[in-house]
Amino acid sequence: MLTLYKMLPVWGLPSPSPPCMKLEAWLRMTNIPYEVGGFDMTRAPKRKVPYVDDDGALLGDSTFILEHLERTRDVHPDAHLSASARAVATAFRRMMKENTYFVTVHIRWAGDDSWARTRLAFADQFPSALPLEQRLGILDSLRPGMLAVLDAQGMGRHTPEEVCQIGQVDLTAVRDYLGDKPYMMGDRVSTVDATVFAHVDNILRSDVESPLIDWAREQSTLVAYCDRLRAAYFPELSAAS
Ligand SMILES: N[C@@H](CCC(=O)N[C@@H](CS)C(=O)NCC(=O)O)C(=O)O
Repeated sequence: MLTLYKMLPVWGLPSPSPPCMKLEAWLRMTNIPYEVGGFDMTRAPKRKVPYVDDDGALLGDSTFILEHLERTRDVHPDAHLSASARAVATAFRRMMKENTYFVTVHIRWAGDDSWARTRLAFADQFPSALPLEQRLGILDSLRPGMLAVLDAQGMGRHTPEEVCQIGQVDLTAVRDYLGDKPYMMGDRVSTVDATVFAHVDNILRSDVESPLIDWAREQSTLVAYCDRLRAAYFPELSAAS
């Protein structure tokens, strides 16, 4: 059995971690059975979530994990794509994980008002046996590290307005490429949809104040796309939202 270790649901999301949500959406898209376990960063091979335990083998990094599963489960959700369609899908996947992701981290962790909401929401990621104040203390101790990551990556050197502008450009590219197609690459779902859904829904559903979130919620193409994927792959959350 495959065990997925991920950040747990919050804000109506299967996970507030886009790479965790991407991997879980992909597992459901490819009908690979799995169970969810409570994560322990000291066991995570890349010291990040998601990671999986595949019959005793611990594997890290969502992209490496899904490549491993493609090989070992013989599932090929992108087999129908032409080389040029794969190139476009790869570019969108990289944009989401290497750029849009840091916009999401910034709008949750950088501003004090956003942080006040994020820390309360994320407190449930830790064992409930710990008192709330202790869980919030752990999160507060992680914040300087996250701000240092944002600074080193570069997103942290921009003003909040510039970060929103960057996020808007990424989401506009997704919106305009989707157009009236049901999925990024046409009529059939593929891996890039797991990625785009995870990253865009994480922006739409973050319960923090941000002009980017307000703008994204007005983009009916993006909202309908996420609703469609949510209904298909996370019906338990679709019914709840
Ligand atoms: N490239 C990795 C990224 C995973 C990642 O950034 N995970 C974050 C949560 S969203 C994490 O575990 N951060 C903890 C840390 O960096 O210490 C993947 O796709 O799995």
